[in-house]
Order: sequence, then structure tokens, then C-alpha cells
Amino acid sequence: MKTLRFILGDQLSRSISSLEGCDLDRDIILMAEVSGEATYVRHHKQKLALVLSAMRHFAEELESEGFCLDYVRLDHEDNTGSFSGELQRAVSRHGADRIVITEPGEWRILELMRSWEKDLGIPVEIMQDNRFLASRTEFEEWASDRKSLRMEYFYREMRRKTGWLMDGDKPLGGRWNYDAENRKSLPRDLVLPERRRFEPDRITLEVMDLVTDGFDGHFGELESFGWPVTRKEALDALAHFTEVCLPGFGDYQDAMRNGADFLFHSLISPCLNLGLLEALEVCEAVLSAHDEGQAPLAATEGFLRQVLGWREFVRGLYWMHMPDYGDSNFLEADRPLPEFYWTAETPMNCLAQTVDATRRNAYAHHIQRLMITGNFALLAGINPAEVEEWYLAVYADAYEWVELPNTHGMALFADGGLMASKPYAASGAYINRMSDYCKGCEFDPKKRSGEGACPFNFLYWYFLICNEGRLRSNPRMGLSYRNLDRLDDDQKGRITRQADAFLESLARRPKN
Ligand code: FAD
Ligand code: DLZ
Ligand code: SF4
Repeated sequence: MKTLRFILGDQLSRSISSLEGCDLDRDIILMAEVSGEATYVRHHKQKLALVLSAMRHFAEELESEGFCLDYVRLDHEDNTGSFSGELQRAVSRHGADRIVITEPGEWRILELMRSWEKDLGIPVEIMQDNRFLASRTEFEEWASDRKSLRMEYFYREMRRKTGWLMDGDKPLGGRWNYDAENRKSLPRDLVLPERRRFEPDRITLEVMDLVTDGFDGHFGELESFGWPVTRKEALDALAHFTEVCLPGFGDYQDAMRNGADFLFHSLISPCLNLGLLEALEVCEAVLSAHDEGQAPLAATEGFLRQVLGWREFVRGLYWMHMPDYGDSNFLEADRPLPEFYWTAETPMNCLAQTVDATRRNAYAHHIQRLMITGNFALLAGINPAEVEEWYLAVYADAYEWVELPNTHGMALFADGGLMASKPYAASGAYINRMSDYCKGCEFDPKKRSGEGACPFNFLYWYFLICNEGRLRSNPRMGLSYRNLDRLDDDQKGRITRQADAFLESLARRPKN
């Protein structure tokens, strides 16, 4: 039996299930660069370079281990541009009579995979993706007898299962959650750690040329590319994080600063989501740093919560609710995405900083994604599908399984509360507290309405007014609505008029 083992661009792990039991003498490993994957959303140029370079490096590594590789390059003259087309061609080329593949990270590809057995007339074995700490079945079992799904309870279950940061059946230190300690604003004189940049090698430079030639109209700066593209580089990045940044990770997890793109964040999501790092080893590295006294408990717990908690939770939620998850629009938000999401040209400094960092790095940290670009889209009532497409395109770590729940659920509350118990809506006061963005801004974060008022302020109240019917009964919105009740009709009228005029003035990006 001749088996074709198809590895996708975000399955670059030596432990990937589709390689299990591989016969080095007979089996062929197929990897294919296809234009369809580069354009189904118009990915940031750095994301394209990252995926293609990491694929080429991974293929070389497999070859050096003795695997028989069939690697189709993007510019191959017969390249059909699609996974199905390349698989079909490879089956004929090799006379394969069986296909083995690991389940993908996006529903649209799973649907494709399910059609291949019939289309190609040979068995297609779709293996589980075993790189996660909870299987899809495990998540569904946990979720099955619960009315509402909350990350906190899932995370506690995962802590119990793994025994990480546990003292018997109790959380180490007596608390499950160190969020309260992990919300400090950044002292002005605090020196931020140097971040590692991985200089592009020959393969990456080749791919960068390809991206420049073929995808020049895509968003983002390419020249500054410095992401890890090999397993070795990814491990170096992880070691740098645990040694240098982890101790400060907890304290300043929610902080933002003008010109500071990375703070103490790990920057490992692109590596994790491609498969260059695995969640298990990342958690173990951080736990060892804690055991060796290099990282405080609050920082270690704060980080573990992200990987063992949020990352696994959003994946479980995605697969449990697809294919319909993205269809809801609980807040009936329907405005188009403003042009400044692509240009960074806006006098709102927090947004300009976040979009510009995104353009330069294909990265923004969580609080920028959630409380700046996400919060603005929520308050301004931007159509969820347009926001989701933006997030999927612009970040180096974006794949639908993780992007969609975070955007649709966490940032936009478009799922009506499946992912989060209340909308993450915040006024300029929050941004002013957690950053120094407002100091470089022409708007006043302390002014609710009128000339010079921070748009996040009047939009915040407008959001509460417009969504009163949907949100007032949410127990976690009680305080917000009690505050709204303190405004008289005149004040509400002024806010509404200013918000309407402001939203009307937001320009839309011309379609290209
Ligand atoms: P750190 O802050 O160092 O956190 C460590 C790790 O925890 C991350 O690498 C990531 O693997 C995991 N993590 C943290 N928060 C989350 C979360 N909410 N969901 C899943 N994993 C999490 N993350 C993606 O990987 N891909 C996306 O496409 C993506 N889109 C997002 C869209 C929105 C609107 C929001 C609010 C968040 C999104 N996130 C996404 C989650 C989070 O912002 C990124 O994982 C994080 O910023 C990556 O940077 P880092 O590696 O420096 O993370
Ligand atoms: C993101 C991406 C890009 C840009 N290009 C390719 C590619 O050429 N070949 C490939 O196998 N995978 C690519 N990917 C990753 C896929 O989009 C990803 O595997 C699916 O979205 C499933 O998660
Ligand atoms: Fe952003 Fe408002 Fe602060 Fe300006 S004043 S940076 S718009 S929060």
C-alpha cells in the first residue's frame, strides 16, 4: 500500500499524528504551497513569509531525517493553487492508494478533507490533532452538562487534570487566579527587555522575494521580518521568554505603552500555531522556571492561564459550535470597517499605535487586540464579519480556530455570551489607566462629550444606550447601567448626536 501523508502549513510538528507509523521506504510526504491559502483572506506579508519559510525549513528537516518529500512550490508551473488540486495531482504522480492527514485548524478545510475520499476514490484517514492539552472530545464532555461555558472552570479542570501549580487538590498558593496582581500599569522608568529577532536566512529571503513579487498589495511591512522559522529558533525564542520576560509577564500583562510593541509578552503564538512549539513543552518550560525560583507564582499562573486555559478553551468552543459559530450577530452591528484599520491614519492615538504596530510586526499584544481595536469595533458597531476578516488577515498567529472565538465572542460579543459573560466594553478611562497613549492624543480621555472628548467615551455611553434592550438584564452589566441611569436626557441626547456624527464620518476603505 502506498500512502500519501499530506502535511499542512500549520502542522509543522515532528510529532504530528499524520506522520505516525510512517514507512520511510514507501510513504510519500506531501507539502504544497498553494495560492488559495495565501488569498482566501489577504494575509499580512509577514504571515505569508512566515508560513512559507517555516514550511520549507520543515520539509528540509524531514528530508534530512530520511522521509521522502514531495514539496510543491508556489511558483511551480503546474501548481493548481488549491489543496484539492495538489492532492489530486500527487495521488496520480505517485499512484497512491491511501491518504493520511491530520485534522485542520479551520472548518472550511475539514469540509474539503471530508470530500476527498469520494472525489479521489481512495481511503482518506483524518487523524486527530494531538498537539493540544485537551482533546475535542474531552472539551465536549466537559461542556455537555453545563448551561454556560466559562473559561475559569474549564481551566481549573485542566489544572486538576495536569496537576500543574497544584498542592494536592488545592491550587498552589491557595488561589486559582492571580489576575488582580496581573493588572499593574507600567512605571514610566521601567526598562523593557530586548526582544530577539531572527535574521532571515537564505530560505526566508527567497520567500520574502516571492511575497514581494506575488502579494505586494497585501497589508503590512515585510522588510522588518524577524520571526522564528525553524524549530530551533522557536526553542530559542521560548528560552528567551522564560529567562528574560516571564518574571515581568504577570505584573504588566494588561499594560500598554507608546512605542512599546511587545512589553513582556512571549511572542510565541505564531510558533505555537504553526506547530514549531507545542503547548505541553511551553507550559513545562514555564513551570520549570517557577520551580527553579526564576518566576513568581503570579506570573507563572498568569501565563499558564493563557495557554492551558484560554488557548484550549477557544479551540474547544470553536469546534463545538462550528460551522454556525460565526453566523450570529447578537448586537446587530452593521457598520463597515473604518479605513484606518488598514492605514493607521487616525488622530486616536491608541488606535494609530495599535494598527501601526500590527502593520510593522504582524503582531499586537492581547490588550491592544481586545481593548483597543476590538473595543473600538464593539463600541462603534462594526459588522462582525468585516472585523473577523481583518483579524484573520493581519496577525502572524491567526487561524480561524483561535481567531474567530476571540474576535466574534470575546471582542465583539456577537455570540451573545457563549464565550464571555459580558461585553469587554470600556471607555477612554480604562485606556488612560492602562497606557500612556492618551498623553500623545488630541482627545481628552476625561471628557465625556463635546469638543475634544475622547471618542471611546461618547461611544461607550452610546453603546449602552443602543444596546439597552439586549444588555440591561445581563447581571454583569448592572453597574454600567446604573451609571448610565445617572445621565439625564439632555446628556444622553448630546452623546447620541455626537456619536452618530462621529460614526457617520468614519471613512470606509475602498474595496480592492
Ligand atoms: P502572550 O501574551 O505571551 O500569551 C501566551 C500565549 O497564550 C499566547 O502565545 C497564546 O498561545 C495563548 N493565549 C493568550 N491569550 C489567548 C487567547 N485569548 N486565545 C488563545 N490563546 C491565547 N491568538 C492567536 O493565537 N491567534 C489569533 O488569531 C488571535 N486572535 C485574537 C483576536 C482578538 C480580537 C483577541 C482579543 C485575541 C486574539 N488572540 C489570538 C489571543 C491573544 O491576543 C494572542 O494569543 C496573543 O496576543 C499572542 O501573543 P503572545 O504569544 O505574545 O501571547
Ligand atoms: C496560512 C497558510 C498559507 C498562507 N499558505 C499555505 C500553503 O501554501 N500551504 C499550506 O499547506 N498551508 C498554508 N497555510 C496554512 C493553511 O491555511 C492552514 O493549514 C489551514 O488554514 C488550516 O488551519
Ligand atoms: Fe485613545 Fe481616547 Fe486616549 Fe486618545 S484619548 S488615546 S482616543 S483613549
